[in-house]
Amino acid sequence: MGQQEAADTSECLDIAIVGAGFAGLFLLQRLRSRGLRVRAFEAESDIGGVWHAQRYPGIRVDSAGIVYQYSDPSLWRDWSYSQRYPAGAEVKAYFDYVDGKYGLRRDIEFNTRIVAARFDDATNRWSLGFRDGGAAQARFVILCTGIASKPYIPAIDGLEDFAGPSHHTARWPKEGLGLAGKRIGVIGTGASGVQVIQEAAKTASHLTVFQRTPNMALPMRQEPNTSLDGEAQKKRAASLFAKTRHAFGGFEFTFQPKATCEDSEADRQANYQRLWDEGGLAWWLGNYNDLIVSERANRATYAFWRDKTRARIDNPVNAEKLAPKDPPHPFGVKRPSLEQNYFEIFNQQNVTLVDLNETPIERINRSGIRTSTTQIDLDILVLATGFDAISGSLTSIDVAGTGGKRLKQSWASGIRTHLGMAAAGFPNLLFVSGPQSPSAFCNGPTCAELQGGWMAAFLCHLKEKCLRRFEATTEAQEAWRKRTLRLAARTLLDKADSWYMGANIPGKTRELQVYPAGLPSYLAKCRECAEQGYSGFTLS
Ligand code: NA7
Repeated sequence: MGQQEAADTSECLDIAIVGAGFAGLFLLQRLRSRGLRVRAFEAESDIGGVWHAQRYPGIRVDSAGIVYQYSDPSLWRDWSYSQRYPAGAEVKAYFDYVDGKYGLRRDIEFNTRIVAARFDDATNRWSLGFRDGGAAQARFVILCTGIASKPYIPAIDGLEDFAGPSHHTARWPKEGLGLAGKRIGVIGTGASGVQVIQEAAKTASHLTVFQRTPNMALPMRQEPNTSLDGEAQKKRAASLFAKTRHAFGGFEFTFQPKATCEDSEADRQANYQRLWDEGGLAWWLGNYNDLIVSERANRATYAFWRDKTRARIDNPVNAEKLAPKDPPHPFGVKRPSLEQNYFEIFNQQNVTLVDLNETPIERINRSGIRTSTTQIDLDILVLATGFDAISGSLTSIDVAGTGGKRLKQSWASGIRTHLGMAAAGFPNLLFVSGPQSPSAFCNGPTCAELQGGWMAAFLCHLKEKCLRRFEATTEAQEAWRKRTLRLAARTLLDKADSWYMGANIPGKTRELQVYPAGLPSYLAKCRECAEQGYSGFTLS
């Protein structure tokens, strides 16, 4: 069905899903199979979410492929990624594979960006407005817009004056952009920055990295998945997926059931070394359970990371900038990226590190970047400057609830949700990976399935009971907000200006956007809500 036909339809859907990434596709399949009339609307031209929209050089997932897929055995039995941490193109191919099994594309309107959503109190229905005109009606709406769909470009003087190609990593040209032999500047050293920097360093005539905060990046320990590994992994797969449901971050590992001080110094070093050798995010969310709670424990972890990292960097000045003696913030309160040779590239002749704290950017001009001390001429400028993450994906849609109340406005003075999935004043609206849910602390597909599964059960319950409206109560969302902030206060998370805290976006309220007590704690609360007949919601 084309967009125009959709625009013309006066039929009301049971459920409209916005976004066709892991969460949107899971819900589409699940709800469709329950006999509900459901369609998904996707701004991009194909399925895959960020894996379709983002295509910068070096793009790769920081979750191991074995858990970066759906847990449905009929899917994983016949699928293997070629590497332990698959590249973006391979994740995109995975979506094609899933569609091949389930035929999801036929129920998706592509190139349909939802810019507005209006709730009609009289009919208990939502009307979704498309950017290019047209609308759709639905009883219930689920926003599956991901945590990183609204790119952030800082207001740097003269940005528009640069004569060469200049791209945010999330808006990389479809036709590609050759980096070989070019003078490249990358602003930003988050996950996207680290990946694009590693790629650019291979062939750039010169690469200049503009760093504001060092990335406490962890060794990826990439390896090929030979067919044998693939088979061996499959034998483990069922129990692995079960394990992810009980893990803090929805991964194949979880925080250890002991605090840092419970081990002797020798055992602690051996434990760190084991995690280090294993590679991946286990060093972070599979470490001692007081890592993001205790300053002392955190400092010990940092010291191990710092010493290992500095040993890889030849120039002591660069070593101090990339892995300072004293941490700029506690380890792991900003997302550590996975790296393959990130620190070694600063030993290359064609790579320069600019510390923006010492020599800030004065302005961008036609030929490159003028810092406080020098002019750096560039052919290509890469803005790896991140996203208005988590809530930004939701508030970028003009969502109007009861009495015309706007979601953006109602969150302006602090986020209020029930279970990070719904908000008072916005009946019949749910969001996956929303603020105050595990979102950014959770492996994407795991949370997509678990939150999605909960939502599907909720919507089926409403259908069975012939209920046409639900709404989170103000009391429930105040309680959830309090709980999230109280749990956050026990951690070190507010000690960095991270996107977890909304602190990367000028003017955004600085408060934790992620439920900080981990997936099992969150799921227990969701279960409790359902068992109590969906407490915290009014149903009618
Ligand atoms: P991130 O992790 O938000 O990284 C953005 C980077 O851009 C980070 O290093 C910022 O420095 C830097 N930045 C932002 N604004 C500026 C200005 N004005 N000047 C210099 N540097 C700046 O985004 P990513 O795309 O890398 O990762 C996004 C996540 O989304 C990824 O981890 C996945 O989980 C999904 P800062 O650290 O703020 O000093």
